[in-house]
Amino acid sequence: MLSAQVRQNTRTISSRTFDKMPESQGKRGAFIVLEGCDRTGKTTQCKTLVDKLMQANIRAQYMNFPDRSTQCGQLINGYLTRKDDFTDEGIHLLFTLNRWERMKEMEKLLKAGVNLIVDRYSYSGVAFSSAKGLDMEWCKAPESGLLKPDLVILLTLSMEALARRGGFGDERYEVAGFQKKVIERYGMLKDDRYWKAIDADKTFDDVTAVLYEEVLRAIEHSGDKPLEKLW
Ligand code: NYM
Ligand code: MG
Repeated sequence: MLSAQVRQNTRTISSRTFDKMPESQGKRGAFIVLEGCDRTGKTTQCKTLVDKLMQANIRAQYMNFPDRSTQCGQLINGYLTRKDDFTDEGIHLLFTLNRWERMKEMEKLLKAGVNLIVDRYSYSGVAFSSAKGLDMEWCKAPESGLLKPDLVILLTLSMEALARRGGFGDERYEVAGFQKKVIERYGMLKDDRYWKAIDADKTFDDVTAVLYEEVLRAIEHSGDKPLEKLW
């Protein structure tokens, strides 16, 4: 069962109102990230988890990276859709800056008791850039000091299961050969102290059920812990 402090009145919090929110007298929110290669269903699962939490009167907010709505996010979108080009190093730093842009807001929300369900984070940054050949330690360096998640859930799919899902989009990186390299990089980043790998090759509802259990457990265990920083 969740503790009373975690069950607070739900309201949707727009990113514009976060700076007016008082710091929570109770427990802080949990910072939970979903990671995985493209086509694993992260976005829909994240949104479903937020809906389920809100229905249970647990405050939660969805966030995603890249956040294409910021100025920096528009440059990233131009790159992903092949309208613009950057060096591998340059685009890596833009993805990182896109996270730094939202750090104050995320810290404020977490301290106010809002649980963040985040669709990709620094691990995507390092996995995708290092899969292109950039040095992994170089990729991690500018991420250092960002908030560290309480839980990273890695949604896994075998190459066969990924192929069965068919149809990658047209964006950069959306080809099977590259995704295979990304999966290997996730394997190198995985830290069992706060990562859980979950097989996504099940029905959508079955995956949601497993994820929801993990999310509730993380919320229950993170509320009294200080926020930490990455790497
Ligand atoms: N991606 C995402 C990166 O290369 N670096 C990052 O830091 C992040 C957050 O962007 N193929 C890549 C992974 C995806 C692409 O993400 C777009 P999405 O979740 O499909 O919008
Ligand atoms: Mg995608």
